[in-house]
Amino acid sequence: MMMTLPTLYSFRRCPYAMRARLGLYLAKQTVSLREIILKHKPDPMLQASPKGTVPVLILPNGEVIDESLAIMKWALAQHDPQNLLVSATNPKQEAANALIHYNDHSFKPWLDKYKYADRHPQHSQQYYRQQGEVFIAQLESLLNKHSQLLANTACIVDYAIYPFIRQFAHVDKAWFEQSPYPKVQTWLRNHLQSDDFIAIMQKYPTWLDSEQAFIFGQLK
Ligand SMILES: N[C@@H](CCC(=O)N[C@@H](CS)C(=O)NCC(=O)O)C(=O)O
Repeated sequence: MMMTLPTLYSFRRCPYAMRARLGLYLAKQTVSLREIILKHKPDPMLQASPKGTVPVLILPNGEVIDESLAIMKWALAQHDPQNLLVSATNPKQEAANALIHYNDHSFKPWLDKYKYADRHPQHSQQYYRQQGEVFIAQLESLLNKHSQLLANTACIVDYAIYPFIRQFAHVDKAWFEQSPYPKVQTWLRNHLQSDDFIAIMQKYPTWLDSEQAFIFGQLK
């Protein structure tokens, strides 16, 4: 019997889309991936989610999930072989939510200004970087206690956050490599060198050009 797969609209370099692909991959969920470009969003994606951001996941029953964290949580609720979800009964749940919330609502806006400092001439690039460093320093102090953000094993928080720290590191790699955050450097490097990350960063032709979707996911 042919199974209808969920459809994922994705953009390879978007940290939110990376987060969603990581969630789906680690949950061993298979999806039909449509790679897009942000300047030319496909109509079926905009019909499903008029706000026009990636990632967008459309389930076979028509349900649309258009927030990256919600996609991760949906995927891991289907299957969570590495126990990555932080459950409501886990005393670390509050810390987990707070970190992701800070990442998305405070760190990310500073990261965008740091990355595109020329578009924000009110302050210097260094100023924007320093605002971002508040979060990096917080991660460094957590990683001084354990090798991952909340424990010695990774959880949803690590996967939800590292694509954004990667983007921060890539703005000025030479600066990041000599910055006073050795634990963050090691944590990030290990994730970026992992098989998971390599798998979710595979390149696909865009769906608009090829009208071709690709099966994305790992075998159960
Ligand atoms: N809160 C959303 C944010 C997603 C988001 O902002 N994605 C960016 C790409 S990294 C986007 O699609 N921007 C729309 C655009 O640039 O046109 C989520 O978590 O999924």
